[in-house]
Amino acid sequence: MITRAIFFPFDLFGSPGTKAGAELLADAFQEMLADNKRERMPTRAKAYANRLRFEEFAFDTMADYRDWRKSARARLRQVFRANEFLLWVSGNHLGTLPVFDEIDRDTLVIQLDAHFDIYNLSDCTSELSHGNFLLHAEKPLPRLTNVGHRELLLNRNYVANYYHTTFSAPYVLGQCESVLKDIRAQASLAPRVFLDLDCDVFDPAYFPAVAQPRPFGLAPEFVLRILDAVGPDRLCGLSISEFDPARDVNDRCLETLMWLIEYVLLFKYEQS
Ligand SMILES: [Mn+2]
Repeated sequence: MITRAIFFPFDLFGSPGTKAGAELLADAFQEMLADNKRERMPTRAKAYANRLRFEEFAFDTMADYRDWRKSARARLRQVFRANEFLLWVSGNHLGTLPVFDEIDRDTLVIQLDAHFDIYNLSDCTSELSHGNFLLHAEKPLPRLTNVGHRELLLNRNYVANYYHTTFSAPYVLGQCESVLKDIRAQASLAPRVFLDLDCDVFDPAYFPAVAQPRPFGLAPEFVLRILDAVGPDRLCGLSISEFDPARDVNDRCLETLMWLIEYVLLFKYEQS
C-alpha cells in the first residue's frame, strides 16, 4: 500500500500562522526522507521507504486560494479511489474540510479535538471558518467520534446531530480503559478508520504551539493507545492540523508531530 503524504498549508478563516506549521512539517518530512535515503545501515525505515509519495500544495497567489476546496477535493477523490493510505497535513482545521467532503461515508472518523467545529453561537461567524466547518461539509457526515473535547457551552442534543460519540477530556481521564474499549469496539465494526488530529486536543503543557490553547487536555501518549485500539489494518489515514510553530518551545511540538508521523508509518508497515 502506498502512503500519500499531502501537505496543504491553508490557514484562512482561523488560526493564521498555521500555514507555517504545515510548511515546516513538509520540510521536516522531506528531511526525514532524505536522511533515510542517505543511511547505509539497514534501519526500520526500510519498511516504508519505497512506499511514500510526497506532495505539497502551494498557497502563494490569489488563484491558489480561489479553488482551494475544489482542487483539494479532486486530489483526495483520486487518493481515496486508489485506496492509498492518506497523511493530510493542513494549516488550520478548516484545511481538512475537503477530507470530510470526500471520505467514504462508512469510514469511522475519530477526531481528536478540544472543540466541536460546529459553533453557531452569537459571536461566531456563520461564514465558513475553522470553528464551524463541519456545518459546511458535504452531508451526511461520516460517522464521527470525538475524543478529548473540553466543550462547556454547546448543548449535548445539538452536538449529537453531528457526532455519533463524544468522549470529553475529563471523561477520558476518569474512564480511560472503558473509552479505549469502546473505541476498539467501534473500530472493529467499521471497514476503515481515519484519525483526525487537531493539535489543540493536547494539553498546552505538552503542546503549546496552537493558536487557541485550551487547558485540561490530553497527554500525547493517549494517541498511541487510540492507535493500538484501532489497529493497523483498519487505519486508512491521519490528518494533522492547527500546528502554529511561532508558539513552539525549542521545537518540542515539531518533534512530537514528526515522531508521531514516523510512528504511524511503522505502525502501518511493520505489521506481520
Ligand atoms: Mn478543530
